[in-house]
Amino acid sequence: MNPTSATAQPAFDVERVREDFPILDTRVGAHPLVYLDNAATSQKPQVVIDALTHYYAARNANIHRGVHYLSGAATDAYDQARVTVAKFLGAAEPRECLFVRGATEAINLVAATWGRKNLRAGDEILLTEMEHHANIVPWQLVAEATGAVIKVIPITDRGELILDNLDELLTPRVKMLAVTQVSNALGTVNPVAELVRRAHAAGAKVLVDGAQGAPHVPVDVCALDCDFYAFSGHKIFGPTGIGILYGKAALLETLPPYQSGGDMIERVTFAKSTFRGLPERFEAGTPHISGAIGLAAALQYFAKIGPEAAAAHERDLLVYASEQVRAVPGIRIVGEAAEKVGVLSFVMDDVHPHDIGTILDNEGIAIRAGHHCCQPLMRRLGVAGTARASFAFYNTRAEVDRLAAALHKVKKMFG
Ligand code: 7TS
Repeated sequence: MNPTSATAQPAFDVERVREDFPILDTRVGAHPLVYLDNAATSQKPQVVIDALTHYYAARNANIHRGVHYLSGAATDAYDQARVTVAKFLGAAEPRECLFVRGATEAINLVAATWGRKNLRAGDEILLTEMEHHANIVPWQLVAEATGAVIKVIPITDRGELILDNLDELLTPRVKMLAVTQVSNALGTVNPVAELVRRAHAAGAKVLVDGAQGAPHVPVDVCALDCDFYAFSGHKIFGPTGIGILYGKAALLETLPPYQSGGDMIERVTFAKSTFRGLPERFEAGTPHISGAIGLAAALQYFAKIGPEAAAAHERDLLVYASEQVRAVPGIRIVGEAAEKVGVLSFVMDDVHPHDIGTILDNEGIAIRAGHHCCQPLMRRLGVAGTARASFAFYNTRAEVDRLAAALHKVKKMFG
């Protein structure tokens, strides 16, 4: 999608949808909140808040351990949440979906288990120049431990992957391609299906970082054929502290435990322990039971909204916002990929992104400023950081108008 011309607003009852999110009624001083920091974390609909409250009010117990009624009810709800996640991802089986703390823990789990088991000195891990630190640093640590080497797919000035030389990069030494589905800093949607196909042809495994993809781009892990897929609950209208690592069952079954302790064992003696199968082997200790239940409520809510309808509305906002923001003198949009989700990063001549963020906050507008945990990307693009507005389906054109008006004000203040 090329955000160059505004289209007619698609039929999507955003005012109705906003009623589902109590926090959107917040006032910041004299101003109604305009929440445009959705890439950092999204807001929660009442059904998710209710699911958490109901769990603690009526179901709270530890799972898999009790013989009593509440433990059974909590276990059922937790297991059912995994079924909901599997359906959302298009996974072949629920046991391929592991509850973790978020995308960060999911990637660390793969790096620490798959990486330490499979990587040898001289092996290569292929990343891209637009990765979040969460999809760089865990690979660096495992590279240091194993002698593997990190290689990087470069990007254009517009923020798109350069794939012309991919076959040269995909040498037989490459054992893992770890790539983000959507850039959190630029909004670029990467051609992950093509990347999976080409990496597999070269004999490499593929991890897709879906932290920004899952909330904005339809996902089907079977069709995608990726080996691992990671996402965070809190960016997809669910609670913080819960996320998913999807892995193909046949692959997960070959991996050693990540953490160890209760619930993940078959038999323990002081001499030796044996471990359970999927998914328990990777869920040591008491898990985030309410988080899993809240995440399932969020995914069910999102399915009702319709990911396609949500994406179409966000695309309209992006096109509209790109025009409005580009019209502010001295502003340059950073990241102009043909395929983008609703992330608008920009810099303004002679104004630090943090100053933009602070002035917008005085107007009740929440954006993010900084390197967005993508320091190598910022270095590549020659900026210290950007100001970033990121949209969700509950944002409106009227909110974009307020963003644009506030940016004109910033411009005036800084002359
Ligand atoms: N990968 C990507 C692409 C992300 O955008 C983020 C978080 C993560 C991984 C890590 O997710 P976590 O839930 O485990 O923290 N991105 C952002 C952001 O853009 N602003 O704040 C967090």
